[in-house]
Amino acid sequence: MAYQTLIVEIEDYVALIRLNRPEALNALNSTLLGELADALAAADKNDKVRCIVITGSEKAFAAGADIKEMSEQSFVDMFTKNFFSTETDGILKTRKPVIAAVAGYALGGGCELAMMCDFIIAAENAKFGQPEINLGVVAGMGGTQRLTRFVGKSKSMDMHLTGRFMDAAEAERSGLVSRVVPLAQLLPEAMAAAHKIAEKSLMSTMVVKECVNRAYETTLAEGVHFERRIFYALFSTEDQKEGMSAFLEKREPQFRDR
Ligand code: CO8
Repeated sequence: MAYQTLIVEIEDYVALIRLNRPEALNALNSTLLGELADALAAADKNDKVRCIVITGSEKAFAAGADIKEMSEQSFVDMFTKNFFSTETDGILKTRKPVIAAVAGYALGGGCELAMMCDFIIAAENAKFGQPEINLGVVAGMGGTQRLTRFVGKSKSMDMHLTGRFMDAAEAERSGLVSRVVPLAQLLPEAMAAAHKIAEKSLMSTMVVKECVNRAYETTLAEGVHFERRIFYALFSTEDQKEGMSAFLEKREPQFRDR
């Protein structure tokens, strides 16, 4: 499917989704977020996709929600349209693993979109921020909640209250991103990680995602209970037998998603 604001390529079981509004530093408008939710739902259904990478340009992953689209809206407009809700709910429904490959600006909704992915790989020039305070508003796609869980209250308050940007080194130190690589290595590194994930049993990668995300939604005891139930359930699969036999037979496993 052709999109106005995205470029989607699928190769070797990895879908690469590029945000493509260079004229606005990939600012997130309703079209882009709607298309992204659609592309992710299609990738989730596609047997030729086992992992997804979302990226932007070298200058910007996304410089936030589109200020031009929002500036003249009233409270009633925002409330009655339920602005961005369907789109972000759609993005969050993705069951296959999603990696954010971030270069340049990931600000406001851009930082929030990166945090909705399963993990973030950053280029050395990445800059993260929640500068909504400079516009007289607050984060609205989960930034006050997710950034706080990633980096803790003190740094999250600092970012949201001052609107300052965090560079890639600070983002890695603070636990916001999993790895930092030179800009030229960003896509090769993210694609290599995605291909490694694509080699695993799809069921296992999907349940890893469910289990880790549970950590954000429940108590420790409930989360551990959920994980153990899933662990036991995986003993009903052929991939568990194959994975463990392959280890004992000193060979590579051949997973069949069964
Ligand atoms: N929205 C719309 N257009 C943008 C945005 C944006 N967020 N960011 C950049 N652009 C446009 C600029 O207007 C400019 O367009 P033009 O050439 O037509 O004037 C073009 O992109 C290039 O930008 P700059 O000339 O400003 O480039 P610089 O390199 O000088 O600066 C910055 C780059 C620092 C990234 C700067 O563009 C900037 O500060 N952008 C705004 C960052 C921002 O405030 N982001 C937060 C937006 S609010 C938000 O994200 C809320 C999310 C919650 C939504 C919740 C819904 C429920």
